[in-house]
Amino acid sequence: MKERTLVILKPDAVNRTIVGEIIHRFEAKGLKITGMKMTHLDEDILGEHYSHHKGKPFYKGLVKFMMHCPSLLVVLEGNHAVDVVRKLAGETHGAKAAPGTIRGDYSLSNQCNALHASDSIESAKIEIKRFFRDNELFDYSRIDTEMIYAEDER
Ligand code: FUP
Repeated sequence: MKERTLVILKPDAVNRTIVGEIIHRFEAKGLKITGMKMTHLDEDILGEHYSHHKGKPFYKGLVKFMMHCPSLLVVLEGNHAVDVVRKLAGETHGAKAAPGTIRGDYSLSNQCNALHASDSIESAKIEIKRFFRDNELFDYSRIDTEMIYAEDER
């Protein structure tokens, strides 16, 4: 039940100084930050990360945009974390995402849509390994755990 998921706060989120507000939403939901770092992503790692989009018309522009400035990489942990974070993120295109979601509240674009979030437990595992070494991920308990989960959910 406990899962980890990868979030990339993309160059638009960094430039628009909304990373704090976005991270606050994850913390307020009850998710635990188990890893976080700022990285200027390069063409190699982006080629790996977006390999399933290679050759599509938007691919080159997307990679260029992702290299505009550093991104913030975040690993979040919690029950059903993958699905929960995708729901908090909202639909991919910012203009179509529902109000109340992160993309719905902070973006209008398909490319500049504030964040990337892993889309399955399997891809989360691959993506976390892609961006984090084992010693960059931390095991600890949030002091409010007993107020976030019932006894049999912890
Ligand atoms: P998501 O899983 O929600 O991040 O969305 P996708 O894997 O479909 O898209 C990956 C990235 O490509 C997102 F930043 C959106 C961007 N994209 C475009 O810029 N144009 C498109 O036509 C489709 C996707």
